[in-house]
Amino acid sequence: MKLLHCGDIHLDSKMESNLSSQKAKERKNEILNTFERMIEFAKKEDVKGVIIAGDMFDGNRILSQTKSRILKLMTKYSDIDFLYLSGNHDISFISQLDQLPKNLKVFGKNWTTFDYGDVKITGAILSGENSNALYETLNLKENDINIVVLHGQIAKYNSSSKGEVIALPKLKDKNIDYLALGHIHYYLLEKLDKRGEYCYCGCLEGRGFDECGEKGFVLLEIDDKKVLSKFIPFARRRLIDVEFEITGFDNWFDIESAIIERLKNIDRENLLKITLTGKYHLSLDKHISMLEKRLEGFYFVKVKDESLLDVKIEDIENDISLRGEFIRKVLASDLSEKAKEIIILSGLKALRGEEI
Ligand SMILES: [Mn+2]
Repeated sequence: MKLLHCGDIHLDSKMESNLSSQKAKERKNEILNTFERMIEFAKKEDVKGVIIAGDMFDGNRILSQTKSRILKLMTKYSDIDFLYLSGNHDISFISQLDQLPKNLKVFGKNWTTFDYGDVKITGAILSGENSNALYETLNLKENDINIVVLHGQIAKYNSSSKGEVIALPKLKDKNIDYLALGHIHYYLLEKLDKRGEYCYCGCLEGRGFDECGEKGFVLLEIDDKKVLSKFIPFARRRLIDVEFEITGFDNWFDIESAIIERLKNIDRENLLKITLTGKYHLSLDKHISMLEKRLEGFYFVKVKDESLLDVKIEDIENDISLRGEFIRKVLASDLSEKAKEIIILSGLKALRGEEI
């Protein structure tokens, strides 16, 4: 039997932190498309149930067209069960439905188990009040294959009864084979105890540059009393953060060429953030907007300049010009390094009679 473990889809998320409103709208739609594509994949793989480990929606903001597309999908794939756990962000979806599709199975605040022969899928919504009681009331049979679904942050110690915190030690030696988790937005698989593993599937599509890298879901294959899991990268686009050190370069053209060389194997469909680091000399003229222009072929590009001007008082000790005096004054001030840099660069432009 096959199952699919996904979570943190955040449908109808605003997506506006980096993107224009047009692209934000496009990405929002792409998340929904990817979710639909994932269900088609599940169908092809003959998956029996799709576990949604929380945060399917992004808060209580659910567009009616999203709701109807999801319901349509569930109706269309009526032989796939949707095992739905609410996360901290999407409490109200179920309450907004007049009638639940037959194949939509909902976990409640106490343990709910869905039965697939030898395979039992058990889950509950964690909250501050119930978490301690939940650990105590989890009784899984040794001879079953037990999958447990929770949404929250794992703690490797026996934490207090804080909601959303999953005290891993309290789930050890409970006959869990696979702990399907939601909440952390990257894929993570580790051993739980002698018998089982715990896994965060991560989100389905990255939304901001704090969600870089491969995103997707986990496919579970249950065979011979064993749960085999495999991460399937599935996102429409990836967010990629490239750090580039400009130390040692003395002209901007070489920097651009080196950056373009670094990016040659990255698909243009992706979203890119380039962070410039390192130190540079006064003689280097930076042209950030020129670089951004050259990278326009990517779906989205943002250049963040964290490089620092490398000029010390000693270097200009003998410069008795107005320029030297100006730089010495700025360097001796107690401004931040970045502020000093901006003031020096602007000041030098002004002294040369250029536009600032
Ligand atoms: Mn989430």
